[in-house]
Amino acid sequence: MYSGAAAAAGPPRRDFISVTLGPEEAVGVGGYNNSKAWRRRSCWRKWKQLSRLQRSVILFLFAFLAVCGVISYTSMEEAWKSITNKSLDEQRTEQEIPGLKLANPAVLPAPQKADAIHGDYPELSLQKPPKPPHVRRGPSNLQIKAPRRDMRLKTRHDTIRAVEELVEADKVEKTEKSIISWRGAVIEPDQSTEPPSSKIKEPEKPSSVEAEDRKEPVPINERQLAVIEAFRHAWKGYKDFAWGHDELKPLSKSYSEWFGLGLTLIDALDTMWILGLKEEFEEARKWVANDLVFDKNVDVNLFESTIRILGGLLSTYHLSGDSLFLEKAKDIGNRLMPAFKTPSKIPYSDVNIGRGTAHPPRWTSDSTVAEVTSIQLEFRELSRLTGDEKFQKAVDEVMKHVHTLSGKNDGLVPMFINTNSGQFTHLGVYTLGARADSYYEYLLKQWIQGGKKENELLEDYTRAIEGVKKHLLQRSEPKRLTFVGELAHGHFSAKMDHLVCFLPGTLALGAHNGLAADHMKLAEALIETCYQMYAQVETGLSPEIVHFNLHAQKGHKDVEIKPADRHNLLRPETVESLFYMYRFTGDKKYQDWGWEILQNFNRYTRVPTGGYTSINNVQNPSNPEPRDKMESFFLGETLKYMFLLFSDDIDLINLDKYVFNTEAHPLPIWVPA
Ligand code: DMJ
Repeated sequence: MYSGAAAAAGPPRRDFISVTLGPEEAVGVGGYNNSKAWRRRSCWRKWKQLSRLQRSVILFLFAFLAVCGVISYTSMEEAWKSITNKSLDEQRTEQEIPGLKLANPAVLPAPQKADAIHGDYPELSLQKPPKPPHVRRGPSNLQIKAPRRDMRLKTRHDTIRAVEELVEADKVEKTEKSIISWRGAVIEPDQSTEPPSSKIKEPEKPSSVEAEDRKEPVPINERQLAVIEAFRHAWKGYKDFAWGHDELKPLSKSYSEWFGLGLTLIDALDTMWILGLKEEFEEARKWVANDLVFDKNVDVNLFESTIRILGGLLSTYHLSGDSLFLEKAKDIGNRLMPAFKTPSKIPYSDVNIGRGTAHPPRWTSDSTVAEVTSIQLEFRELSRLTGDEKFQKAVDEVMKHVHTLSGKNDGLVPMFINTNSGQFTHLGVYTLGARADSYYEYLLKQWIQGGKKENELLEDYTRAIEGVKKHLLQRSEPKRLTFVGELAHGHFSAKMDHLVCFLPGTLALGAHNGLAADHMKLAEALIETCYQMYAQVETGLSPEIVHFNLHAQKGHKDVEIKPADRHNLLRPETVESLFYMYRFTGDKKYQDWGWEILQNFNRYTRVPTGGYTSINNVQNPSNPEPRDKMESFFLGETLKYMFLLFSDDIDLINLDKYVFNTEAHPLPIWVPA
């Protein structure tokens, strides 16, 4: 366009004005006459010879130069003044305190001493001085908050204390002291975050909060207090009978071991932080520091230890800023890496974290699809924090590979994948429940974590939701509840796991992040169904699996329960989705539904001597048949989501800044919205 066309169009247009002097006016021509009158006349003649346009341009230039001159004079005068004042100040200070120079003359407030902020957290990272926003970099941490933010915590602690009537003078004094150091109130990352870099770097420490981030405290309410009370009751059982072990057996007042890694304690760390339970947190931290050892000859499940242990440690690191948790996260992360040494790079299900060996289950060389595709948020974050790419590379490869695989049905995936061939196995069965559930959840959440740039993840997610709509959605009778069933070799089954109740929350999160509005509509319909899975049952607690009635029958509800499915493991999924729905809609009915569920947990699963228990029969209120086990996710997820559901503080884990892993451990979004 430029060269050919412009040349053909004739001489170029001039965008400048030339001032040409005639030969007689040239210096030296016509003799040298330097008289004032001659010079004035000659200049005037030249001026008159100029065109009007030329004269205006020259006048404009003069005017412009004059304005510039005035402006620069004023600012230089200011600078001179301040230099003069500064040196006067310095002189004055030196006179008052000989030898002392003002390092930071009264422009910024003097930085607080780290000790004063940390109080009894001596090992927490030191506060960095505030940086201008454009240079803020590095991992996102819960910041050391300025006094106003601590006020919010103070409100929470004061209320808790009031309720418990713990007002002895020395205790109050102690509490006040610890309030300053405790930072479990408003939780939002203040630093911008970046995707992992290829360079190994030192993890950065928390920096201070910007003034504009400070907000008025939101006091905790009665329902949140009830959650705190429930947590404390559960924790009491764990502490008394299972301290440092994986799970509490509240009836037999003992414990069970799965990996032997203090699973409940680690899963509950960030919940304690969020609930503001300082003393409990501190005690647990001590156990992590002194007793948590990963150098053990023990087989752990890659998925479970990633979402609970690695995820729990990473989120606790972010919330507390305490590098102990990052060190432990690195340790377990490294020990899990042998799982990826398979012919297909699809990881094995089990790893011996002491020996550094990995293997599939004894009976198969398959892994579960949900398990190999729901470890990404954690490993990616570990790469970002450590600067070591290997973690992210390993899990990204899995996602890329699964993206290309055949055997999907409109984006729906089978439940198994072979670690040798890398192909899906047991084709033809599709569910949003066990073995596939969090594949869908992590597609969306990785996309959000990475700043909504990884299009393949989004494509796979939106295609899968279309697949759900096409193949798995049905309506029950008599209430016309929308539910997600299963497809087995072309046959629809009206079976829905409680696990599927993560879906309304995930759909709502997607809609909040700009995905189709009909995702939100579907979320609203599905959360109603999940609530009915509780409300239509005798104890008001959902069974593990329900079957929906597709045809109206007199005296039958929508929900049918088979004897083998009527247990309740204190699972979080419905409460999790209620939390998202309340955050995004503000509709109080979601809080009320959650409140009903909490009361029913208290009624049927609470063990008087401490702890809560899974039950075998949600249909028998007079004997729900306690199972004698409190799963770690009750503290890691269920009670945490309850607490957040009842909160009206959107900054208490702001969903534009954090993304929850599938075990409810919040991890920072790399590029917050
Ligand atoms: C948790 O470990 C996680 O939420 C996982 O994604 C599903 N199972 C339990 C809770 O039900």
